[in-house]
Amino acid sequence: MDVNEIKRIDKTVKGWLRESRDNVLRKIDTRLTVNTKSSRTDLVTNIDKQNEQFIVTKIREFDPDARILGEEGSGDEVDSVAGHVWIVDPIDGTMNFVKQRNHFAIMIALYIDGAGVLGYILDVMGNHLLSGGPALGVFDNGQPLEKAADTPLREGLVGLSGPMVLHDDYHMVNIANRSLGMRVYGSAGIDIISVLRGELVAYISYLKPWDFGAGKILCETAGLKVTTVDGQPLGMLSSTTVMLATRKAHRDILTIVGQ
Ligand code: 2AM
Ligand code: CA
Ligand code: CA
Ligand code: CA
Repeated sequence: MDVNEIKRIDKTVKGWLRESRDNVLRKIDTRLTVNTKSSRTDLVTNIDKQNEQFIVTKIREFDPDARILGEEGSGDEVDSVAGHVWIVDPIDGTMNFVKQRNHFAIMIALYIDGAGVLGYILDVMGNHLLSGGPALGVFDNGQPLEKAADTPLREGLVGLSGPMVLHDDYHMVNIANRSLGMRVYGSAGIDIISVLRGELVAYISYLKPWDFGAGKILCETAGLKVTTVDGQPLGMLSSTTVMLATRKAHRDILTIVGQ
């Protein structure tokens, strides 16, 4: 796909994100309808569903032959990466959204035949958009992102999933101890923005495709490493452990995980 076509898509998606954000902000002080999914900590609200329907409708108008992988069920059953696949997480960090009305993100990604083309993570309350892909580079609110320094684990903060630390999966306690400190933000999108900006040297969690689809494109474009926690390539269609990290922190963490 030529770069002008990618720029045209980029402009369009940014418009959807602006509208989505306005829709969320307009309803932020209304009473939410909150339902549980797999467990009492796995929530979905009416805003998650409305936001997904809004974005899916826009994608269907714009790219009618594409398939859409969305968290809350407005998309399609996607069982192969062929062709245009859009990945949508309408509210990432739903627990934060419900309890804090803050620290949540909207994420959209476009893959073509399995290759990442464009990724978007919007920190809604911070009004902070990380966007881009291999053809355009990575932008932080429209300005070229300053690449994060290649900081090792012992000299940086690490973002971890709360459940992975509580169960000490993959030596997470050891990983936290070898860093300068751990942070548990409760939104993959907010954590991945922090890795992109060099505020965290790594983020590790157990995630689904809509949690990491955009982040993988942005991080790889920015020269960061994105693999499973034990260093394998990510499958795009299944739940998996995910590590997004500087090259040095990635190597440091793989050594600990392998011990
Ligand atoms: P979500 O809010 O879109 O569900 C912390 O909860 C992070 O892990 C969030 O980014 C959240 O995304 C994601 N996550 C993935 N699976 C989850 C689950 N089963 N329960 C809660 N959060 C989950
Ligand atoms: Ca969810
Ligand atoms: Ca999510
Ligand atoms: Ca979500």
